[in-house]
Amino acid sequence: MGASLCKIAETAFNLLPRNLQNFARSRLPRATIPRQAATPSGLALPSPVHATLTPAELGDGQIIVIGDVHGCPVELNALLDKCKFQQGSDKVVFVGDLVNKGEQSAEAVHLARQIGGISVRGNHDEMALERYEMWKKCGRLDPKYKYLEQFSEEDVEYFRQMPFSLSIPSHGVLVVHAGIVPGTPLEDQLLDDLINMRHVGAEGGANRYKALPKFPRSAGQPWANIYNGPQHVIFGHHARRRLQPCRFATGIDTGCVLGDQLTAVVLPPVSKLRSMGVASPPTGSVTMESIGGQLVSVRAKRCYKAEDND
Ligand SMILES: [Mn+2]
Repeated sequence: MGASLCKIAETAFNLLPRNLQNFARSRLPRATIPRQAATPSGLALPSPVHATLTPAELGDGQIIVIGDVHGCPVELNALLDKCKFQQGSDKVVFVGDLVNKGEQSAEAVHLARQIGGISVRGNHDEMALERYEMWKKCGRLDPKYKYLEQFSEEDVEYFRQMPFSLSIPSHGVLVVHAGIVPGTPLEDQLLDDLINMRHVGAEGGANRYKALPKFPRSAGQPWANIYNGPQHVIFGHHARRRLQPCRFATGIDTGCVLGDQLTAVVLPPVSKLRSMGVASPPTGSVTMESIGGQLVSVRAKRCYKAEDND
């Protein structure tokens, strides 16, 4: 009886509009909140929602974590060269937003897949997937998403399976697109926040925070300024602030598509960590210096899109 009541409550909850669900999630005690049953735009969840790059999958190459590509494969190629990317031994991880804004979204995705890159999901990847599913259902394709015609079934599946976060335990690193609410465990973060948030505000008690909506833009502060670890979070999304070299988080959306730079964090192979005298997994809160992370950037060939805020 209890179980079926729970099921009914959960079904009813999932029928609420998404913004109401998110509002309720931010107000209700955690234990009473149903698990998120779909992505923020109502699509099927990837499996897993939160992925892990295990030491076995990692091998012993460097890890190259790359900022928001937004349809700029030329700069992506230049950045890989500058990082001395070795296919087969190095692992490439993207902070998401491979597509939109730039002119070569499909080419960027093809390159990302060809080099064996893993991407966490960005808000623009989620939007692209939503448009794709709508196109297949209703037959209409928004002209801004015409590049989806160049997607193969494998490209689409790559998008469907983009996780909302990627942990790299060997280096004590967590990769997400937009951010995490400090003090909230990963499993309890709203998926919508992981791909959209920028600022947090205080919520009641000491060290309790919540993600603030995009508008009105004003209150709160960038989440990374108050985040304390333990994992070092590498993220993108906030191009307006460009590089955010915070103590326990590094924001690497340096506005390539806006004509500025494409940036990577290059993490050393596990063997190098050990030779540096760093435990793997690291102990305590992780800084860029403590794991030997290096920033590498290339300049955009030109400005593809005027400055904006999404
Ligand atoms: Mn974004």
